[in-house]
Amino acid sequence: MGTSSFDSISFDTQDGVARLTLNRPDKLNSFTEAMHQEIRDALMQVQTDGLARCLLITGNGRGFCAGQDLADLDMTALSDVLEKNYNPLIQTVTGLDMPVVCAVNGVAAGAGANLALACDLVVAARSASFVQAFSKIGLIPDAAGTWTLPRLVGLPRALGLTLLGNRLTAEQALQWGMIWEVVEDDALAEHTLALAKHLASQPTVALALTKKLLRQSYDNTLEQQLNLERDFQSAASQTKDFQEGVAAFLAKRPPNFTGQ
Ligand code: LHQ
Repeated sequence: MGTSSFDSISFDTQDGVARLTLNRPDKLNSFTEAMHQEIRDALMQVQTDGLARCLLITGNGRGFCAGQDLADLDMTALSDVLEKNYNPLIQTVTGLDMPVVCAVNGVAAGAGANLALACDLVVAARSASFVQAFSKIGLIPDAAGTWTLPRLVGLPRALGLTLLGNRLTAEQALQWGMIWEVVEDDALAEHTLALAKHLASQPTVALALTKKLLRQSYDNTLEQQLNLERDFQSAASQTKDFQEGVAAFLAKRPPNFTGQ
């Protein structure tokens, strides 16, 4: 078990699950420079301490994340803010060598919505919502929204969401295939922790290779993708978890995967 002390987030790792909770509830967990630094530190721990086999991201209070804190922004240097904070954040989350679950506990707006959508399994509370708020303040969608949304919901819906900036309910997001599931508000924390613990007990290398393959598929031809599957299957077959999975199957017992 690992715990660390932060101000704008809380972070601990237990039973293979690294839990990162955005924790500025009064401001709907909007991102400040200090919060970005803490998230970077926490994600560095996830990548290096060898304790985590699944990352769970959520928010404290009635919101998940309202995007950039508009009161904590150098309005003349937005490209620096993206370069330093948001672009690496999205790259780290999508490239992380383990599944990332996002428990969207309330409104997810701007870069907060797009952080959620960059995660591998997005579970929303029934009262949660998604808002591409950028156009309301004269900005374009960032944090990979223009990449992620058309892939998740297609161009017509991506255009509608971003040009209008309306709130999309969790239920509608589910119907559109934008997220994995919706659960009742009071069940979200327990449900997503159980999901994350389950994922943390699975063959981590194979799961990490699988998410890479699926994300990579958008840029590949069929031939390239088949070649990548061949190479990644070869890598997966060299893990202890592959040996364990086959041995457990043949012995008709549950597997005990270690992530090795
Ligand atoms: C906030 C915020 C907020 C500060 C609520 N900031 N205080 C990054 C940087 C570089 C380049 C540019 O792009 C980006 C990425 C971005 O994310 S840009 C988009 C930034 N986000 C927004 O524009 C969303 C702004 N927020 C809203 O539209 C609403 O608050 C939503 C729809 C999220 C929720 O509405 P309500 O449920 O009605 O809550 P509220 O508006 O009453 O907010 C509660 C409090 O949180 C309130 O503070 P107060 O002191 O009055 O209680 C808000 O001012 C504060 N808050 N979002 N982004």
